[in-house]
Amino acid sequence: MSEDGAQNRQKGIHIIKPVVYGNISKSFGKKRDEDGHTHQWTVFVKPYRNEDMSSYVKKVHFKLHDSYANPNRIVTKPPYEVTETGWGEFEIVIKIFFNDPVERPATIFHVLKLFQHGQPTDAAALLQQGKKVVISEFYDEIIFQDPTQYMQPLLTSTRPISLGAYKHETDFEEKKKTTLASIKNGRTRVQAEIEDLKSKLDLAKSTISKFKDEVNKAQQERGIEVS
Ligand code: SLL
Repeated sequence: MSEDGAQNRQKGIHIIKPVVYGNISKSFGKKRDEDGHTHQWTVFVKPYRNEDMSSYVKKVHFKLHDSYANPNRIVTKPPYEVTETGWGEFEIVIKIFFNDPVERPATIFHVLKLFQHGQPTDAAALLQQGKKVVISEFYDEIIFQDPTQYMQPLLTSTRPISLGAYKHETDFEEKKKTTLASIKNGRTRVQAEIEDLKSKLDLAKSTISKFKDEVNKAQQERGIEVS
């Protein structure tokens, strides 16, 4: 919020704010007679750590499907979430505005998930299915590059939002471990494939040069014969 136009940006500083966004949904177990709705759901964006985002977040816009009355929902204080009922899945645009107008809003696209597609793979998913609850949430990071003198303290002096334990449905630490392991695994497999192809290529090359040698030899011999 600077008047001088220089915006007092703190060069070389960057502050990362990890967030979790997504939705939780619960089936009614039937189609509601009056409107055909089958689920109640909540779409949300919340801090990954226990902190009150309102020190630096001004408001969050949730843009719902046009089939909803007033699809543009504006939430000005935590929890940043919208609860609705419906029957279908669609993409929700989540736009986070910051207290510093110099800071451009952050946009997140989330596909609302109501149905458990395929078979649940782990115990938690099985349990969710038993309760007719579906959760689709993701980790992301908002990065503030060279924040202004006004914004920096708002970003760094956040207070906890809840006194008790703060955790998410998804065990993101565990997810990080399994994701890293599968990346490593993929790398190893690709590396092995490359080695295999390389040795095949070497073999093909040496075969080619062997045949070339033989062709040359045969031609020379014939040349001698002919003359
Ligand atoms: C679909 N492309 O066909 C999606 C659109 C829209 C879902 C889903 C609205 C309910 C209401 C609602 O659930 N819309 O306001 O009556 O699956």
